Amino acid sequence: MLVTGFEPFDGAAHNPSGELARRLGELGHPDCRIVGEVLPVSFARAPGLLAAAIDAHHPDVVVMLGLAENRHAITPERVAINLADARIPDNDGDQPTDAALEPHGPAARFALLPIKHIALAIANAGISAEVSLSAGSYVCNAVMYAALGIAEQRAGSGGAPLQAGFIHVPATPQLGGDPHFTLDELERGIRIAITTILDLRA
Ligand code: PCA
Repeated sequence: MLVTGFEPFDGAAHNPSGELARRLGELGHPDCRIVGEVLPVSFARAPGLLAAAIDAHHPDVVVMLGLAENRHAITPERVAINLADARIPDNDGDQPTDAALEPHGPAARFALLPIKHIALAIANAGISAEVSLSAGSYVCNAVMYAALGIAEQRAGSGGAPLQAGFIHVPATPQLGGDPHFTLDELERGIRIAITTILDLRA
């Protein structure tokens, strides 16, 4: 399994998504090998680096994580859309507006993760979680759209299937988020997501 997160952006000192990816890569999981990667918050660079990580590590599953600082739950995303419309510049200073990610790509691509099972399992463990209908139109959505494009190509060409999806996490207390969303608690939630994915594949 490849677990990705992002570096800090928008002047913040932390990004829990990158810290979670690094932590999960280091600590691993009893039932699968995990590679953790931290991606730049860059429309130009992140999709290519994600594709390179997929080529390098041959994962069966890609779980991408990102920070959604105004949310109050862990939110598996249902859909990525073919749109780059940035409210703030990315870490390279790019701020696309009303742009297609792939001029000839489909309007949307749906997550390949069991999002409802994931949200339910996390919520059952006492951590707020719900399915989200929008990954936004910033770099997280772009990376989700790109990963699902790779999965689509593989499915079309008879390549190894790739199960990919995106989960947004809320801000930690250091970033002004709810006091109970510590990195440890978010890690617990994402581990439940991983276990749910593995259980349903078995
Ligand atoms: N969140 C941003 C990009 C990087 C991140 O962690 C987003 O939701 O698009």
